[in-house]
Amino acid sequence: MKLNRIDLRAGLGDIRAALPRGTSDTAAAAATVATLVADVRERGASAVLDATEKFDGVRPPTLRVPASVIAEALQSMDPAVRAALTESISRARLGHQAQMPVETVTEIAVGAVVGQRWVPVRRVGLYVPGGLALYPSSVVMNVVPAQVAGVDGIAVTSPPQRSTGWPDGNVLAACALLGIDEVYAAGGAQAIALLGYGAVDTDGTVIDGVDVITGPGNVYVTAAKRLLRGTVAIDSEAGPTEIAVIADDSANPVHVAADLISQAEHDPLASSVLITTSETLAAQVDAELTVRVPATKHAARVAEALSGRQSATVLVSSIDDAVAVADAYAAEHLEIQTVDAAAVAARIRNAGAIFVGSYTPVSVGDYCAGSNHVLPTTGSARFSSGLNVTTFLKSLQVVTYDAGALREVADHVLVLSKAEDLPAHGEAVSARFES
Ligand code: HSO
Ligand code: ZN
Repeated sequence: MKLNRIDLRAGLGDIRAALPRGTSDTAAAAATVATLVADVRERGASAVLDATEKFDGVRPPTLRVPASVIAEALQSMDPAVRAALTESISRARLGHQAQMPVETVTEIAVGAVVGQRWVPVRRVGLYVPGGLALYPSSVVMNVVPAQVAGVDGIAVTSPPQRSTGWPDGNVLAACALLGIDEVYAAGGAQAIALLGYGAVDTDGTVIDGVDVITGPGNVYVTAAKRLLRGTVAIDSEAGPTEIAVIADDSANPVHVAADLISQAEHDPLASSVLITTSETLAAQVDAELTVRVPATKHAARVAEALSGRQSATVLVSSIDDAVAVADAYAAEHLEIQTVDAAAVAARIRNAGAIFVGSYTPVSVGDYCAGSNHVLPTTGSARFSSGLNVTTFLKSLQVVTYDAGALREVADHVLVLSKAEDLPAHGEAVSARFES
């Protein structure tokens, strides 16, 4: 199978216009979602359950998943999956603990100290999708940074399955492994509204609204998160997954093709983009795809994603141009499979996460690298970051001046307060030195 070709070897021109990109219909979903979100705000749990019945085809007796259901899910979890998730959790903990920002205390002048303190938000809501695929790994990726940040109140929500009436068993078991017992059986926009506004559950229990909502979801989830932004903080927007690979002649076409397929497996709308200086490699990758795509389990989905307008091989004349193209594209996942991959990686500004060298496939990052897999898509890596501990932290500046330090800077404050025609600001300083 041949990827679409975009030949930029004669020059990059307007790179962003030349690049393949899926179209997002979040804006179109916004109208439907606005009604639903308003309904949850007004009618609480009944509105969530009505929507759940309509979209998920089940009506759980309570929104909150009973402790016995979570315990039972952990009991019946495949031991190999349990071991793998346990490893994933401990690696993620190591990776995220190292991200904790340090408090700063700076002496600006004698007796004048400014510090920055980091504190966790009080309560967060983490969304775990349950559509085409079920992602216990996303429980790990959302919960671990929140726990490491020190958040006390962590609520997880995931859509109930028709088969059991509750969220997926492995999702529940992953919550149990992480010590999370507040789990709701709700998905889609209604789940986001539930997290944002809170509600009273069918048994009378109060479900408190949260301060931050994170986690990937479909266009309805994303549209609802956009609506709730401001009421709560949200993480970066997660659309269909994307992989870009910068590769040169030294790259192994088997590795490149397998990785392009791996993310295409998520969604027919997923994007796989090869950025290469080598026409030979491009042809070898096409040949590899021809063999591998039909052989993979989700061949239809993969073929649709790889042949879609959003996927392509971009030919460039130099690694410099490859870096420029990757920065303009700002992929959710960017692999570097070139000679001196670390040096190329160091030059990248825009990517959700960079995977360096031939033995760092995106899929190790999806599950067990110690990094996070909730990453910005559709070019938003230009201005936002993947999930990390600071998503769940806020900083506070702490200012302490003594009399001498205030006196020293007093004249400047007075002058500026006059210049802004806010004389009472200056008087708050001079009042301290009267008499
Ligand atoms: N690649 C996805 C995350 C994931 N992959 C979960 C497998 N399971 C978005 O980064
Ligand atoms: Zn993945």
